[in-house]
Amino acid sequence: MRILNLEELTEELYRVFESDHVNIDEVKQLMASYGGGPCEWSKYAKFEPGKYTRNLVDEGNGKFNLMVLCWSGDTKSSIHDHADAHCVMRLLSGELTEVRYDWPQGQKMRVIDEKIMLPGDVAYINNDIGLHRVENRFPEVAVSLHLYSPPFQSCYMFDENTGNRAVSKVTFWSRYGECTPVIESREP
Ligand code: 2CO
Ligand code: FE2
Repeated sequence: MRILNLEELTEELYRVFESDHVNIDEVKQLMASYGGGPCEWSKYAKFEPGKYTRNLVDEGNGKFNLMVLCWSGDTKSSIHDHADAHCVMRLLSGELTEVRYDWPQGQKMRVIDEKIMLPGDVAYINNDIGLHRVENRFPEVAVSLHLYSPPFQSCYMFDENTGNRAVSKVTFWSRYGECTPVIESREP
């Protein structure tokens, strides 16, 4: 199955999420099947120098959030968890590196895995697997499509050296292709 537009992807996701029990493998397959190009997702591709932005595509009837993340050159997320949610991530453009960490055990946090993601690659993580940080190590931009279920409004970010955590609010730079008011904090 090949899905060429976000509307079709969203419809298929609604179908999977109709059931009370989510088949996460089916979700991963759908995310992998999406083959839309930039003309398809560019309305969500809003970049901001020095940071990455979250751009909401669909609120999934309260069951999931689908969003496009836009990574300016040389940017990275904090080390963070995913608040008891499934996180499925699909690379659309550019190259990203996913660095996985163990939950903090004391001082310096331990890297348990590191993977380069190329366009088309899908990654999956949840809190049982561990924590991660996503990095764009290149000067060129990267774009990724993320699905979180259930949707969450905050997660924890972790200090690599101490393992100390702090709450991080999940905010959107844009929703449905429209920039959100500056008043709503846009810090990722
Ligand atoms: N979870 C991060 C965020 O929404 C992006 S890394 O991929 O899950 O900011
Ligand atoms: Fe993440």
